[in-house]
Amino acid sequence: MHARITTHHLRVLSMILFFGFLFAATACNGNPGPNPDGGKVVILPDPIGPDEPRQSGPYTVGDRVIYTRAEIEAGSTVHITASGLVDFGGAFLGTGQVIKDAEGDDWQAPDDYPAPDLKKNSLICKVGNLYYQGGVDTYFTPMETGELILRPNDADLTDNSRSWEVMVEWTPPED
Ligand SMILES: [Ca+2]
Repeated sequence: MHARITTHHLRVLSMILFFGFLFAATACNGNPGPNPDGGKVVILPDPIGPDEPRQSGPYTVGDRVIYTRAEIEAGSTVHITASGLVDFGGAFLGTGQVIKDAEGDDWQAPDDYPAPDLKKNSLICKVGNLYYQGGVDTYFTPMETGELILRPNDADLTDNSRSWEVMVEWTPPED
């Protein structure tokens, strides 16, 4: 029996040849072919996965409460880094000047301070209803979800000058 060669057969044959040629060209040449549009090949970064670290900042913390707008999930690992110095005011005729980095003092704050159980004149970080100790290079894990709020552990912010520059990085908890 003699098979008739139809237009359909020719189309299929030409497609096989075309893709065969493409395959051979790709296989022989290890490099990817040039972009037919002549443009650059742009490799897009991977989107941030659910467990990748997030970053926010820098925030200038000194004479006011800073609402970071960073919503942090309970159980996240939060990494705080801070540079710079805050002058806590209250100096009189050049004496009694208190200038501290974000570590603050080595002792607890008085009872009328925002976080009496954390270090006096240090960076403190609030998430939900609780304060956590910040510092030059510190970590904490919030027990509640909420916006991160930064401030110095100081009863009177209005007489402060200078500032800490604070960066925040956090990793959400693994599900
Ligand atoms: Ca002060």
